[in-house]
Amino acid sequence: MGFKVTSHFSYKFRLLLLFTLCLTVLGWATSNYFVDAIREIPKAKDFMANFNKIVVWRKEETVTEEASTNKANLESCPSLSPYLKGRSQLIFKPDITLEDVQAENPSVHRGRYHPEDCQATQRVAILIPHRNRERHLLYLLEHLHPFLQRQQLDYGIYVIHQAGSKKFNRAKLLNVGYLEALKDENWDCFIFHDVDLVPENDFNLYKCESQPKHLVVGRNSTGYRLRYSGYFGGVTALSREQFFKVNGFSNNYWGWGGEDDDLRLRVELQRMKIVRPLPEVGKYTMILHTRDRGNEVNGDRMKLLQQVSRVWKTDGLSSCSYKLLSVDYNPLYINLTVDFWSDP
Ligand code: UD2
Ligand code: MN
Repeated sequence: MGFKVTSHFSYKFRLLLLFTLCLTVLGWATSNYFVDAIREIPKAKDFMANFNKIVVWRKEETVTEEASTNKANLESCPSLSPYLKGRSQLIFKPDITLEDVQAENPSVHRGRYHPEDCQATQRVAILIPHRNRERHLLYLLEHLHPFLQRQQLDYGIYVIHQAGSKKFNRAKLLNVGYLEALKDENWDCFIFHDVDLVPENDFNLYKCESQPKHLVVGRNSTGYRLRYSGYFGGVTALSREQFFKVNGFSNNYWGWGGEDDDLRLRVELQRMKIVRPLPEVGKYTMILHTRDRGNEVNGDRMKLLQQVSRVWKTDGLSSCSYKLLSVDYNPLYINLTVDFWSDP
């Protein structure tokens, strides 16, 4: 009998011990979770506060409640679209018109498209700096629209046009594109895109990754080889947060060169790592051209590149001043015409 009592007691005691142990573990785990959550909130709050300062919505949300719930009910698009074709030979028809391209892309409205049958995984804004390259723009639009649709993206194409004939500033135009596009939509991903580079392989996904992405591994004119190991020009993809984190591009590169290396240094200063697609995938055709008038080589670029770590915080999105002359929602792209008055 005495033995039984002891054993019964020890059984209850063990059960109690186990219960207390469970409670302690549970308590410890949740307290940790809450501490982390509390630590995270001020960071997120700070980010959004800063972010909201630059985001002023351009127009009321036009999607009706019904349409947006329909969209929300759709299943996510697959991570790899079933419509991809791989590499294709690009043909540039000399007599093509904007109306032809429009007729070939009936689902594009006001420069935007989203898949009907699934919910795209990212909303992507393509930003194209432009002046006096209408023919290149036409060829790019002709190829890019079907390419992006095959990738099942929710996307918008922005052409940021520099008015006047002062020195061209590619980087500053792209900053303007980022700031202005965010007034239309809270884009997840930004593709900074030269007007004369056409992607050959639709496995080259116009999406953002956890690190900034350089999409031009090679182009026809350089034997499809990477020009140099840190090369970050032509076409790049940075998420909204990644671009915000580096304070965008510098505004101080007038004329040709340097601004792409400057962005790479900003990315590296934030301890981010540039990723690239495989060489077979990152292939582009660059439409042949000579150096444009108003985009002469920038002799100051080496000097500017030496001061990036000192000035990146104050030179970039946070200090980008410009005069927005017009916003036109064309059928195939949104055109922003911009003037800069701080030309040296
Ligand atoms: C390289 C880079 C480019 C940029 C530039 C230096 C590649 C493939 N591209 O381009 O990303 O870093 O060097 O600034 O390496 N543009 C106009 N009108 C003009 C001048 C320029 O629209 O009058 C735009 C257009 O989008 C063009 C881009 O700026 O594609 C770059 O200019 P570029 O094509 O003359 O320079 P490129 O080919 O050496
Ligand atoms: Mn070019």
